[in-house]
Amino acid sequence: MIKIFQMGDLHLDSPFSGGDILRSENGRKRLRALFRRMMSFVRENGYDLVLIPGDLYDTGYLSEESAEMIKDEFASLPCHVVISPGNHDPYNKGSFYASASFSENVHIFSEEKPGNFVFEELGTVVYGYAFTSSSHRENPLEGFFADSDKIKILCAHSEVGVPLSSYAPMSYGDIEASGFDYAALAHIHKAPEVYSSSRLTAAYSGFAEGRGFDEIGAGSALSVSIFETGEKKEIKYERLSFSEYSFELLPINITDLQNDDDIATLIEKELDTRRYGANNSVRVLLEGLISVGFSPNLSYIRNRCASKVDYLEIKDNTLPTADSKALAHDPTLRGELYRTLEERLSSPDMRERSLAAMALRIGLTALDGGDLTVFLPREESDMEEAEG
Ligand SMILES: [Mn+2]
Repeated sequence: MIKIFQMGDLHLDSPFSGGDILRSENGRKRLRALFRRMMSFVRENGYDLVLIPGDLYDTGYLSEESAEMIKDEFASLPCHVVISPGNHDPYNKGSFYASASFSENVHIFSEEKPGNFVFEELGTVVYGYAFTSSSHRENPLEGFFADSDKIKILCAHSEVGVPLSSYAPMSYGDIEASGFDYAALAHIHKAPEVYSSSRLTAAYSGFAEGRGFDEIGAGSALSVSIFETGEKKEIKYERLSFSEYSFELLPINITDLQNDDDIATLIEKELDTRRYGANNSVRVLLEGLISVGFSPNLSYIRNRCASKVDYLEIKDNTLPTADSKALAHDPTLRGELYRTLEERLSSPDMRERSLAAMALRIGLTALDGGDLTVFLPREESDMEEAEG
């Protein structure tokens, strides 16, 4: 039996740009702490192999602190480490992988074509390849067959299942046809279901810890055990989480609420119920039908609730159609405006719906001689979306 720890898409030293400097620095500290927790876990739980299928760090520039930490942690492991550089941490001249001196247990793929590392004592061969720039347009497994009687593992950064992908396109069928028993994958942050057939198991570890609102909830790594009984290999895997911080979406229905304070109170209550606090960034999504005459003051509401969590964002996805019956039959210009927008107000396209809602609010406020400055753009999200 061999025991593998698989981790990918850590994106150490991510810029966390857009936020203030302190929050960005905290984000990078969190990722370093996460990496150290994972390595402690490996040391304490008898693993034979650590597989890192890419995007261990985020950009070509790696801080001295992170570089030293990575080397020291790897050197402290009682097992081998195999790295397949991805699109964020490609192997090329001057890269950390090419220039740093690692302990002898660290093995890094350096070419776009498949290579391998043989571990006799584990009866295992690990195959892989490297991104050498931010893309890899060829299918690295084209015409490749892993010819060995040992356990054959592929450690790869790839967007599997997307034929025209710029990120080492291949299919699960290709991996299977190349003769692998297990494929340790990274690149797709929202881990798809584990692929499993009679011959192959292939799994993405998923993002290690959320870095933005496109990485919701707990991050993950994988613990994989491969048992060999004669010709047959049995593969067991377990998803583990080492993240202590998370990004969360919180939809809140404010139908029937008529003022900002009631909304803030409801948000505070929901944050408490879910125990969101200093280790959470939360995006509240206000939903429901509210009166056309009422437009929630997002910055006021945010200011009232923000101290409850590390970072709070509020989006208004409500529709101003609580009083739509009256409007639909209104013979004046107000009714005409409503009827013109009616179809778009119930469009399945969220963007079209909210634009129509905004048009209605602005139009009705203008017709009523109201203050239009309340519609000036308020703060937008300052969290950058992370990419694969
Ligand atoms: Mn990637």
